[in-house]
Amino acid sequence: MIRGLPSSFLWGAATSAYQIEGAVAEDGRTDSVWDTFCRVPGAIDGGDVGETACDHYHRMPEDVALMKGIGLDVYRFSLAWPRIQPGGRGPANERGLDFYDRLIDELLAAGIDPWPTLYHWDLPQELEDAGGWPNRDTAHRFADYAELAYARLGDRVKTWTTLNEPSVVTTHGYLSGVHAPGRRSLADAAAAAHHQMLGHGLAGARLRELAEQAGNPFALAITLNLGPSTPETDAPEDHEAVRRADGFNNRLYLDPLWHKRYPADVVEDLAAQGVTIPVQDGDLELIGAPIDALGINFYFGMQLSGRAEDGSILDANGAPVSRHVLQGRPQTAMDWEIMPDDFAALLTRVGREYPGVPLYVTENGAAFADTPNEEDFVHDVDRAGYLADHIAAVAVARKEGADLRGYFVWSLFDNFEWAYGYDKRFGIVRVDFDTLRRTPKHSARWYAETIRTVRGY
Ligand code: PNW
Repeated sequence: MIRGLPSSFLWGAATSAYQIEGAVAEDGRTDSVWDTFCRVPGAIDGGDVGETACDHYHRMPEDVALMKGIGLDVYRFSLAWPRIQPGGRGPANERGLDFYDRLIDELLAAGIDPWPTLYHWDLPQELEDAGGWPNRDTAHRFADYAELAYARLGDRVKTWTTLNEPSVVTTHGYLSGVHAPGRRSLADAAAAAHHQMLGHGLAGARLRELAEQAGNPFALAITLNLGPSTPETDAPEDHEAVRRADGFNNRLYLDPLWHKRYPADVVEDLAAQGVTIPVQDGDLELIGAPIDALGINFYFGMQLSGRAEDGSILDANGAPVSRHVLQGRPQTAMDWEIMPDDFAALLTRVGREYPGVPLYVTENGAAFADTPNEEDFVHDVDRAGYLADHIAAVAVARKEGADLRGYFVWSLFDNFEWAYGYDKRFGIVRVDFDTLRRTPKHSARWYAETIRTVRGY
C-alpha cells in the first residue's frame, strides 16, 4: 500500500502520437522523421513500422473509455506535428486538428484532464531535410506550430508541455544515431540540444502571449528524462564520469531553465572536443523564462566507471571513458536495472537543487516479457511491483520536500517502442498487434485500485 500521498495527487497515464496512433497517411498527415527512419533497413527490431501501431486514431473513443475505467485524472499524450502542420510550415491542417479536438472533448466528457505535449520526437521530415534540430530555424518553426495547436485547442487545454525528453533526441537522434533521424555528430547534438531548448522558449513565449490576449491562463511545462548516476568506486575518474553524464544528460537542460546559463563544466567538456553550443544573444532569456511545472521521466539509474575494462581512462578517440557497470539488480526486458532508491534520490535532489516549480512524474514504467493466457490476460505482478516501488519512491521524495503533484504510468498501452519495435511491452493494457484487441493487464487493475485507495473512494 502506498502511504504519504495526498488525495489531491494527480494520477495519469502517458502515450505519444507516433507510438500509438497509426493512420500515418490519413487526413493530410505527411512523413515525420520516424516514418523515414522505419524504412532504413535494420533501424528497427523486426523491421517494425509505426504505420498502424495501436490504431488509436480510429479507436480513440474506446481508448478513452478504458482510461475512464481505470479512473485516471489526467491523460498525457502528444500532438503529431506532421498531422497539424504537414511539412512543418504554413497553415494548419484542420483535418489533422479535428482528431485532437475530438480527443480532448472525449477526455473532458470522461472527466479526464488533457495534457498534450507538443513535441514527442515526430519532426516533419521536410524540416529534417532542411537541417533538423541542428538548424536554428527549426526552433522558430516549432513556435509557429505551437501557435496553430493553441488556436484550435487552447480553450480546453490547461497544461501545455513543449518538449518530451530533449536529451534523448540529442543523444539518440543526433549523437549515437539509434533513433530518428539517425545522425552521429557531437556538434549536431549540441546544436540540437540548444535549438530544442530555444524552441521551448519561443513556443512558451508565444503561447503566453496568445493566452494573455484570450484571457485564458494555462500552465507551461517541459518534460525531461533525468538519469541519475552513481560512481562505481570513490576513485576520482569514477566521480568524473558521473559529473560528465549528469552534466550532459541532466544539467544541460535544467540549468538554462533555472539559471539562464549552460553549465560551465559541460561547456568545457564540449570545448575539449572542439564543439560550441550555438547560443545567440537573448536565447537564454527566452529559455529561462518561468515555467509552471517540470515533468520528470524516470526509467533507471546507472553506476558509472571512468575506467575501461583494460584500466585505461581514455578511449580510442582520446575521449574520457564512461563505462556503465551493472549492479546485479533485477532488470526489465529493456535490460534496465530496477532502482527505485535512485528514483527517490533523484526526485529529492531536483526538489532541492531546482526549487520553486511543481514536479510531476510524467513517465515511469517498465517492459516485461508478458505472457498472456487464452483470454489475452497478462498477470504482470512484476510490472505492478515495479510501479508500487516507484510510486513509494515518489512518496519518499515528497517527505524529503520535493513538491511532487502527480504521477503518469508509461504507458497506457503496449505500443511502438521506437528502435525496439512492438516486442518491448510497457503497457498496463495489452494490445494484440494482430487483432488490435485491448485487454487491461493485472497492473491496470492494481493501478485502478491504488488510485481509488489514495484518493479515498
Ligand atoms: C522514453 N534511455 O524514452 C520516451 O519518452 C517514451 O516514448 C518511450 O517509449 C519510453 O521512454 C520507454 O523507452 C526513452 O535510453 C528512451 O535512457 C531511451 C531512454 C530513456 C527514455
